Amino acid sequence: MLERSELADNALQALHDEDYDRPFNTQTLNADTLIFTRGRQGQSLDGDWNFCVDLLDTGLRQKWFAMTPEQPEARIEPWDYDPYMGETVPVPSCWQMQKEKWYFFEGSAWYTRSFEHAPKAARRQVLRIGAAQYDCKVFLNGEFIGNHYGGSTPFCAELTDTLKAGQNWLMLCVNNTRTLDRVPMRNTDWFNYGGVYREVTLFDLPPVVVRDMFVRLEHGRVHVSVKVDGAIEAAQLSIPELGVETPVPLVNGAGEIVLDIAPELWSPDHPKLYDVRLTAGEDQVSDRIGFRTISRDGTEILLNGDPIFLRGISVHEDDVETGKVTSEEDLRRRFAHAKALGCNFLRLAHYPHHERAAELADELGLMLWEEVPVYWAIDFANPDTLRDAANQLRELVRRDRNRASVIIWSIGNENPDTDARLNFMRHLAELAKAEDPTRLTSAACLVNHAHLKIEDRLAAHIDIIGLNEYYGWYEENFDELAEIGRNSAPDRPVVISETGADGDSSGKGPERGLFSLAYQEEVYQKQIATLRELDYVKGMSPWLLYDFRVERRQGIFQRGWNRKGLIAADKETKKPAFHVLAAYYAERATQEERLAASRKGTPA
Ligand code: GCB
Repeated sequence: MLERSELADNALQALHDEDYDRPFNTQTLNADTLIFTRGRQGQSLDGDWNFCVDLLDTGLRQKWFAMTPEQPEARIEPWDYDPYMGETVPVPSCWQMQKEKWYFFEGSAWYTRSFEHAPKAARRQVLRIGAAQYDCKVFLNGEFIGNHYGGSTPFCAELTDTLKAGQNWLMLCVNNTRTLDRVPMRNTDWFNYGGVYREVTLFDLPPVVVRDMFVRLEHGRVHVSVKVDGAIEAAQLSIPELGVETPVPLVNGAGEIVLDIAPELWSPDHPKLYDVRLTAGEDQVSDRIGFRTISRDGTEILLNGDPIFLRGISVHEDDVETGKVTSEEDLRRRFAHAKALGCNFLRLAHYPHHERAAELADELGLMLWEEVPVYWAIDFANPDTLRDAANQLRELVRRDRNRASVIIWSIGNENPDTDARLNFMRHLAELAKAEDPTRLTSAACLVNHAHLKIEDRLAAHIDIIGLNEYYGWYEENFDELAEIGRNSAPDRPVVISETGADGDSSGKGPERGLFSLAYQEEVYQKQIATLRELDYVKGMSPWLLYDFRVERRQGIFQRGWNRKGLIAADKETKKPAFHVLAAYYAERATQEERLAASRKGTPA
């Protein structure tokens, strides 16, 4: 609010207070306030919202959220913004993609919209925001509701006590400023999009609400854990196709049962899913769930007990037109391209992708690596940074732990091997197992170039060693890759989580050498020739499916894009290296089929 407003403690507070944002950086919207939303019908709050970028954080300083809707002529102070009129943007969107003037904007932006509410006795209203990059402060009718950190996970805010009959005004202050202490920190190799870029939904709920349902195959049996808000003695579980209709007894809102059933197992070849329904009081949720096991034995990765090779590809969430906004069509095209490449696996780098990705992967039979953005030089010694990372991991795991397609939680990417990092990552690895003992953990580690060896102290604390190596690109001497292969004897599976080279397919690229399509193709040929000999390498997800936008790549062939895609940013033009990898994966798939057939004793 204005410098002379009564809401300011003194006339100049809005100008002089540099702690203006402290009361709002509460992180009160976090994994603990999530509710289970699958199978629920909510009211969509997507569509046009009033919008204003706010580089100097004038909105928080002047308390724009406390303004009431009025005609401009009726205002008696010279307001610096009117949340109730002016420019609009659609939600979901990234502001960079809306107007050129916002392309490089980094800071706070204000979103405002109204919705009608008709109060009903004993109902609760919970707002869910699919993702807002990076920090989001929620206000309703002038009141501060809560704050969330983390740009790619969903969060929920209970609005029940602040809602009014009739018109209500919701305001979000979303800030995409990169800071040293957050996750990710200042320096990344992807574009720093900003905005409310996933769906916003309002749920109207009964007093007893299902907060969580976790259904999984563990030690050969189906376990179901339930959490509800509210004092009831039992929830009711049903899986009609398996004849399950049983109460889940609850103590203090929590309960777990073990079912004696033998579901058909989910696998890429047989992506079988079951309808699961849970009723608690008047509340009901449902999900489509597959059952499978994923484990490791020595250097093998086992799916349902059988060794597998992960024929993968890495992918960012990025689009020429929409930035980070992901549509169903975009996801289906992504998975169709992965299948055309011969993949059974994708690495969803470097942050949680849209939740629809894992639902679709469940249906289509693709395995996924999901990841939190603990990327490069995070402030590992800072407990606030750990708190942020741990919360993002919990939110991701809670969101997707019913998805059979998700086989790996990855807790970091290319972090320096320091003591502080080891402590930080150990904590995350343990947390992932505590939240979900049924999946494997990994992290993208680096080669020790001094020892020419796969060597990272974190390896002892994760199930799969993810390895990013760029022989032929950042590392010139290709022969060293074979040497690393020989020098290393890991005691657990290695997945080459990245490798690749840029290839400019715009027609303006060079004919030969770095950035040419021919060079990219050659790097893939050499990588495959070397890696195929390493029997502890149990999968790969080269870098990456599509070219992606990023500020830090400004070379003449890059022009604001990382061009390591096997397909150009148009998501159509396949580069020659695509076919090299496809040929290798086709060969591997045939081998796998033969092995599977010989295990079963049937001809392939
Ligand atoms: C890496 C990073 C990835 C980059 C890639 C590159 O090692 O993990 O985020 O985009 O290399 O292209 O340099």
